Amino acid sequence: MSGARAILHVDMDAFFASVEVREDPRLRGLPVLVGGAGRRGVVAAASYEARKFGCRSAQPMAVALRLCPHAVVVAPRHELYAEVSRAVFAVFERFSPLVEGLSIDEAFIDLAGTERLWGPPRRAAEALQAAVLAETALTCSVGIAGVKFLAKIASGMHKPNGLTEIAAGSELEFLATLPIGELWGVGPRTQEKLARRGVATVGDLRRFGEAALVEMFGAHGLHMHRLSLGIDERAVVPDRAAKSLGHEDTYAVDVVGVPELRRCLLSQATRVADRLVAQGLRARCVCLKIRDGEFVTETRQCTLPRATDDHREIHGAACRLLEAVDTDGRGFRLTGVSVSQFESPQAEQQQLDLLAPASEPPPRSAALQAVLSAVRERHGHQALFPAEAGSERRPGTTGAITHSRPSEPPKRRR
Ligand code: TTP
Ligand code: MG
Ligand code: MG
Repeated sequence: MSGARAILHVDMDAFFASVEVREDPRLRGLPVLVGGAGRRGVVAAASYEARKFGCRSAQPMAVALRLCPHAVVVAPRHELYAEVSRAVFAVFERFSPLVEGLSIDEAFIDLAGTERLWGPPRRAAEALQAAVLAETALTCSVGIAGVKFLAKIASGMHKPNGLTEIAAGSELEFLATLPIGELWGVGPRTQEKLARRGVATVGDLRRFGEAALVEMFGAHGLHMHRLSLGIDERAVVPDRAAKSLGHEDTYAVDVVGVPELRRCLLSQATRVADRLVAQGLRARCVCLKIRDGEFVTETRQCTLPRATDDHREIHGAACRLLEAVDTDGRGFRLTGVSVSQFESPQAEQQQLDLLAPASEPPPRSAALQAVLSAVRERHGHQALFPAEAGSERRPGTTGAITHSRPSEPPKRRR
């Protein structure tokens, strides 16, 4: 895969259950269920021994115990799992600075530039599995591919303790027989609609064609068609990126529908623009983060033709990124907008001066953004907020506001 991008997706095996087995070696080799033991308890994690009986995450405990009556039930210890997760992520971060946590037990790792240190991707992946095992006594499964979505599919193919590489050049062959539901962002509704048109596999999707997909699903259709060709430009966005700033909101009630989502993004784009102005920065890269009620988190990013600190441009970019998300039938608990690739306006102005010696005054929109930001800075955020943002979703009324880079990997549903 030399020359191509190499992305790892790493996911711990039966994470909560494996931690419990590590803590109590008497459980080794036994079917273990972590979860609430009460009548309404749910299985959080099932050891691979328990899975042979059909037990799995999110199953009612009563059902799991019917399938496997001799299973050992262990009450969850979330603080312990969070601590182990931090140890696992510390190992990941030794392999590359580009680590993007997806949940408590999984991450993407972009191996760009690490070849001299770790060798080719497969060797790096083996070293990573060995380091995780040596330092945490736990196994993980790794997928290797040139793009994110293929790496994620690959990591799940040979669990537990699996290592699966989708080599450059074999993507189309691999995708041909894959059910479309395995593609990220292809939900049950989309599957149903496509099934009615005879599309079941990713190969079918490719043959169905870009035009037909765009006609049926708009920008999301285009996105799916690109995935069917193995194309996925999504970058690995590191959790601790020093050079980005953003805002995200978690909503008490899931947000449904594009108009409402766009209003949420406007509030976030505005706050991001204010901070850019406050710091005298403009950014070229805009990133959308969105998490649905099932805790599936997606990020999309794009690069603008020129750096900006204008909330309308940032909002516009975020809305275009939103078009590539399957919003059909999904409620969203979190949205966030962040920006990166900063330029200082002075540097940009100097570049413009070089290009056009008779320099023009700064565009009106830049001056306007500076004034709006200054007013909000003095009088608080509600003072001058774009009317389209809608009062019910103004910042401060939507739940906790957090910065976009959590210092810990995001947690899965418990
Ligand atoms: P997963 O990685 O989805 O599952 P897993 O690690 O248990 O098993 P696998 O080997 O298939 O990866 O989730 C990680 C942890 O998140 C899991 O151990 C427990 C928790 N979790 C829940 O609490 N509820 C859920 O519904 C799921 C899917 C996971
Ligand atoms: Mg796992
Ligand atoms: Mg996982």
